[in-house]
Amino acid sequence: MSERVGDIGLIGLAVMGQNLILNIADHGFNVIVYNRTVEKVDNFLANEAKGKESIIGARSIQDLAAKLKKPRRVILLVKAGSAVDDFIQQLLLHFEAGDIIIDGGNSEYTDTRRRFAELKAKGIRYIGSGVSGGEEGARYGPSLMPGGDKEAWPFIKDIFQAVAAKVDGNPCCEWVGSDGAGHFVKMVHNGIEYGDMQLIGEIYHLMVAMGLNQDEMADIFADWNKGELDSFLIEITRDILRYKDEKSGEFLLPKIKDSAGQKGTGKWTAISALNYGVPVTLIGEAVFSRCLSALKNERVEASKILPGPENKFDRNKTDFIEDLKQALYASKIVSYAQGFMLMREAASQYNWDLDYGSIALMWRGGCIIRSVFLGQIKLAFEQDPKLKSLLMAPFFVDAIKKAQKGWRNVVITAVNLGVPTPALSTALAFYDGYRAEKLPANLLQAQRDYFGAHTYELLGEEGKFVHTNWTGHGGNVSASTYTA
Ligand code: 2AM
Repeated sequence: MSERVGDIGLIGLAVMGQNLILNIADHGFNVIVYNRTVEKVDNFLANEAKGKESIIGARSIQDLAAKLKKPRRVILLVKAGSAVDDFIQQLLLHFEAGDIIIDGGNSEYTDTRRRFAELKAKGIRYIGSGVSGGEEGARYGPSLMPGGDKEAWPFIKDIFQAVAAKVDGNPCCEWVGSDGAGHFVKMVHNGIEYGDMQLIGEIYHLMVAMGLNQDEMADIFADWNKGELDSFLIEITRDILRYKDEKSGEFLLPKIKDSAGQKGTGKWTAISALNYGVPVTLIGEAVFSRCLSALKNERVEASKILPGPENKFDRNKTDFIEDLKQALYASKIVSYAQGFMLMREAASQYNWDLDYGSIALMWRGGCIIRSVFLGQIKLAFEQDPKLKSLLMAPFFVDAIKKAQKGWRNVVITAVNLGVPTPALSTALAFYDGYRAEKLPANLLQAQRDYFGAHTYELLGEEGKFVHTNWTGHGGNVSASTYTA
């Protein structure tokens, strides 16, 4: 076929790929589709894409390249890892300088950085784009976070912003930054998702400890979903709590094994937080909590041996439910503040010019962490693009001021009841640490100098590293200073 009719190509006909193709086609673009297992192309055209003339099959990469308008644009939605590299190699045989390859999979941002650099050298414009929102999002409006070669942005902007979710008419898709920025931001999104889910889980655990039944819990989440906590995750929690098994007519939730799975993006966020030395404690706790939950057999054994406190829940239920709401809200603010701190640090290391307000808008709709709350974050960064921390934005200073009494009550009560609340508690510990003019790190420095001659700075004489001979013996030789 000599006619170049394709506005964009899409490789990878798993569920996300199929849904995104249908979405792109709905917006009036011609999509050329291809898959490693070519029968899936035929199946897709004969079923889901039946009757849609703007969806056109390709039977090889060469065929795909021949059907695309120039500069060619293709989205890869294949398994992260070597499949992406394999397809890039194949595409290189048929693509030419100026063509655009977009990886919409869940690739690690370090891989995206590498691929971007390799393809730049060959004149190919490479984009790594976060795509969030699951199957439903892909079909009707995902959150899209494209980063990489900015020269490619004008060529894909129309398609991306047309298919993306909209909030008040604004697309949840903007240019993020160069090389791996799009996938980095998507990774942080997933980390924050881990944190949000863990927080809701802890609240649910406390509700169980309070003796609430599931209908009562569902009503509370329904109520919370009308205010500042209005979000997709609160909404589905309400629905999950209400859900009854068709066969038995009983609630399904208590029958589900309490052992969490994970695919790795939360872990990557925690690892990069450690690598960059940014205290993203809440996501870290959320990942570890999943790990602890997965030790189901060991926990069952330990539950028979290890004693907890005897205390019973003895607070006013209505008051405590309000405290729970405040604790959830305040902890969420801390978690997002930590996530944005991580992005800020990565941006400074890689020279990404991230627009934090537009990132908040990208997450405002279409994706799993979509919420009204992100609108406030967007406003905070709009008011002050150089904002050091979300915690310092006047709106959030005020929100935490109002929430902190309830938040502290919740953590105290959880400790007294022996209910684990690692995310709620670490958020509070972070808050108290962040607002502390003085922390006990002076003692830590003294200890390091005592046993390792690592030296310390005196207040008022910063930059001058000194060593003390603490014991009167052992000499005055100091270890080289390092900061970690
Ligand atoms: P398949 O249908 O041929 O298995 C999700 O798994 C998508 O990634 C599918 O489209 C799948 O193609 C593709 N995929 C997975 N591993 C791949 C690989 N090593 N090479 C090419 N495509 C792959």
